[in-house]
Amino acid sequence: MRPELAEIVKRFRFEGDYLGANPYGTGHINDTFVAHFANLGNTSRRYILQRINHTIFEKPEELMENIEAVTRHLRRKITAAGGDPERETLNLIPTADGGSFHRTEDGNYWRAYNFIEHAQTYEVAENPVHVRNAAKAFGRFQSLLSDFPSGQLNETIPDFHNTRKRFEALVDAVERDVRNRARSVQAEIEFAVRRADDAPVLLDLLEKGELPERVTHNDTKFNNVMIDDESGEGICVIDLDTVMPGLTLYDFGDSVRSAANTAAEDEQDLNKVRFDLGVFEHLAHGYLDAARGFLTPREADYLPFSARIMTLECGVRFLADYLDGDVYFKTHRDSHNLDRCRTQFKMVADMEGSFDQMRRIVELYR
Ligand code: ADP
Ligand code: GN1
Ligand code: MG
Repeated sequence: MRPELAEIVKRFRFEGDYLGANPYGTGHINDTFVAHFANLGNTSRRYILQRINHTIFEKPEELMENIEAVTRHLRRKITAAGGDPERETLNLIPTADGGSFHRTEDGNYWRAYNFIEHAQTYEVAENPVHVRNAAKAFGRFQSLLSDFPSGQLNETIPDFHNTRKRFEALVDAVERDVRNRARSVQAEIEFAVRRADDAPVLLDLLEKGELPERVTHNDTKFNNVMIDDESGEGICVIDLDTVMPGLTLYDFGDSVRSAANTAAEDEQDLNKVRFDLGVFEHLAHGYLDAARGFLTPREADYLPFSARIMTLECGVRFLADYLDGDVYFKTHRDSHNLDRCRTQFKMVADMEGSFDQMRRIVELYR
């Protein structure tokens, strides 16, 4: 039993007697645990307990305000539609004094959620039905939040998907070169620089008013949607830290980046890493089934491009973090961020080669 967790657990209104907790999931940012409890009659229950990374999310209070407001809104919409709000949205467990998080004396922030049972997240997409349903869940998530007053949301990470600034950060990292790594990654730096003209495309359209700002998730990794064990539906979109005003294209693009890779995000053997056009078709199909009704023609036009740019942006972020000495994403080996960057760039190159086919697929389903 982790003693520090036993203390944290006391601060939340959990049901039952605390049995213990284990690290859970594979996220790159927060620390996630599953906490087990025994209830009367020998039944057991579990909860998700998370320590928020407050170096990256600098204002955890504001972040939790967002999550409270967004989950309240989702609960209301899901209930009105006859759904099950206990499973179709995250539900915060209140602290003993009725708050949504607990701040420890040493300045850490903790929150807890109901554990969604009989559903799983997957690291790599294996089942086409899951893929289609995950994309549909992300589209539905945007749709459920389409009437949420976006002015109420705090920006939890400023300029999160400002691709232009992500490129500038890479250039700065190359100049600083704090770990003397730049010389060994010239090929990757050049790969990014050759594509610098792509960086401002979506931002320019947003600034010109040609793409609408909406409430979006902004981190639509395949493992951020829970897939129901029985129905295979994308039952619940999780990991709500980055729900902010954004472009629908960020969510679609990032879902392709994550799910349409034939290998893991950190695969070291690049021969295994390919952009899977069949998976792209399932994603486009599922997403458009949920989003067709509200997307503008311009948003639909840019769906294929969004996949390329979000994958490039993520690769640029991994590369910048590698050069900065691995200070942002959690890493488990020396070259971890570089390996991740390389898979993303391999995917970008593949997408460039398949771009006409990606456009034809989107035309089919829009
Ligand atoms: P991170 O920000 O670190 O990615 P997540 O919020 O995505 O953290 O949680 C990590 C993993 O924990 C998820 O991929 C999922 O498998 C599991 N998880 C998170 N929330 C729940 C929940 N409410 N019920 C069941 N599993 C969950
Ligand atoms: C991080 O927290 P996690 O693992 O879901 C990152 C995303 C990246 C992703 C790449 C807040 O997501 O933006 O796309 O890693 N989240 C944050 O795997 O930076
Ligand atoms: Mg996650």
